Amino acid sequence: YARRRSTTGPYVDNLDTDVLIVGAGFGGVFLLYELRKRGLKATIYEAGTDLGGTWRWNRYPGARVDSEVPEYEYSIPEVWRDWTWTTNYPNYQELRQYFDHVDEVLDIKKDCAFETVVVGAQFHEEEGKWYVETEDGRVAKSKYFIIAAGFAAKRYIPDFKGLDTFEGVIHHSSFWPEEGVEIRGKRCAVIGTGASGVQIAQEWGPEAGSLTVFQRTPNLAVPMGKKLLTREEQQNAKVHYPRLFELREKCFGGFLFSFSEKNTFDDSEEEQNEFFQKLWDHGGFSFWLGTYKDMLFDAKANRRAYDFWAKNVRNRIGDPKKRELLAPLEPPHPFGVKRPCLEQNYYEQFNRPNVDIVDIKQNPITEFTPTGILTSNGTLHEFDVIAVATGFDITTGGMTNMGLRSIHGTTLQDEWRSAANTYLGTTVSGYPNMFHLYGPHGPTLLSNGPSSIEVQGRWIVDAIKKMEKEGLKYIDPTPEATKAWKERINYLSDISLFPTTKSTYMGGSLPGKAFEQVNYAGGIPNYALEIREALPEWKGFKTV
Ligand code: N01
Repeated sequence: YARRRSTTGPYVDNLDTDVLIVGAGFGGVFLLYELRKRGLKATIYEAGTDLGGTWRWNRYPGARVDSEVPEYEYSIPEVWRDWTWTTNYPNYQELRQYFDHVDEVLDIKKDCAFETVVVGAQFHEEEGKWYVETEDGRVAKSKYFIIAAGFAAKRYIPDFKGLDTFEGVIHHSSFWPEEGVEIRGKRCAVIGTGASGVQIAQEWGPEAGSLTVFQRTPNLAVPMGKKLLTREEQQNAKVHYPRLFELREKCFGGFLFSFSEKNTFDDSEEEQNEFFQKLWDHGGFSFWLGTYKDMLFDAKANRRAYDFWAKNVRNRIGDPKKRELLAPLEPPHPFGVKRPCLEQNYYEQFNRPNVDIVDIKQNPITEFTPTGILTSNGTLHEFDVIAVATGFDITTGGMTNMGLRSIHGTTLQDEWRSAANTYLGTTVSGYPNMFHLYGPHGPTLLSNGPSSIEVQGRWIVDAIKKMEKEGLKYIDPTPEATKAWKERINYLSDISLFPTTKSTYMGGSLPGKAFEQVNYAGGIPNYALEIREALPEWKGFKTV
């Protein structure tokens, strides 16, 4: 983001508001809308230049959401009533237009300060207010402070030797130039095969002079099932939307499907294949969070899903060497414990003569040179354009890099160095009246964003309203409740296959970062119940 003084929005020297929200993506905008509705005054600070959060930053070639609409939109009737999409999986440009529409309907921007970066915040116990410092040196005050920075607020660029010496064009996926990069006829590379890397590779394969994908771990990607949507079919479906938005909160991942009632081996092999095929043909995350209910818990059951996946994908790759790297017969990890990407024609790219794959598990990148990338077997791969799709300081990074200081004088960055601790995935002990959503210990990465955000957002606003009604100065989760919540997070993860594998769910790729579950793995319906239980009696909170 631009490091300059804010010139837009209600960013005044002595801002004193009820609620200060950080982030103008899905989370922040929803909070502002809900808070206003309940008569509270709220302001959003946003580092970027407009609404849309992740869809403003992630403008890499091919960036497209992998939750389907209308699951992936607000349940707010004024917003959905007059909005239609062109496709069930919109790209980032269309998502930006959606946020323009949201602003037109809800008039959000009048309470947003853009290009405003929070660099420090601490609660003043006596005054009962947060002091929030921004990069340009000003300090604002608010009774409540909410972090809606998302799980991908802090990009991660590995510390590759010689990175700065590369003389071609190089960008991280989450900071791609607005005007794009010319790749026609150029020698291009993508490092990383998460959702970002896969989408870039799909886009570049047909256009680049050559494309080399640097893969450390294969992405066990499943078919997206993208299709065009007509205005008429969407308008006709809208009569069902209220029911549909209720339903998504009753499903494990906040989608419109849940795990089957059956375990894998309740079915014969033939029935399993039939079931898998149905999910596969439907597309999307149903061949993940809609499979047999033991798939993420039982290694043998998981292997059945993996084998089905591998058989289907291997059939699509002509070259035996590439096939073995992209879809090995032996699973690199259990299916679904790393996020499967939704792909359209990812595997077919590798049948093109101009597209290659380099196994950097076997031959890691040793350094960058002015002309390219050197791998440990001594090969120099030369490029004009490189996309670094190596992800983020996932889930916790948005909070630990904001200069947050507890009432005890410690920093969140230090406190969370060995382990993240929250209560209910919405509050942190020692940080009174601070809330967060779509971050650590919520359903976050295991869910559809808007579903999680609305469940958590409504809870936060209800908590604030309750405090106001009861005349409370502040609430602060107790260390005991925090410990019990951590045990709950770990328990839900430990009974599953997630801890078998390093993944974004278990804290991500950042070297030295704690290997631990950072999401609530019990599904949205259970999560909603658990957090709701705490409110009536302020269970687990100290109240002042
Ligand atoms: O990042 P990632 P992402 N040397 O962390 C590799 C969401 N999202 O930006 O797997 C070489 O998933 C790393 O390898 P490995 C989505 O929720 C959504 O793709 O650690 N390689 C991996 O392949 C996702 O979870 C959408 O072995 C290195 C890749 O870089 C989250 O954002 C689109 C490396 C990082 O993958 C992040 O996705 C995009 C190193 N030193 C993102 N370090 C949609 O909605 C890491 N890697 C479609």
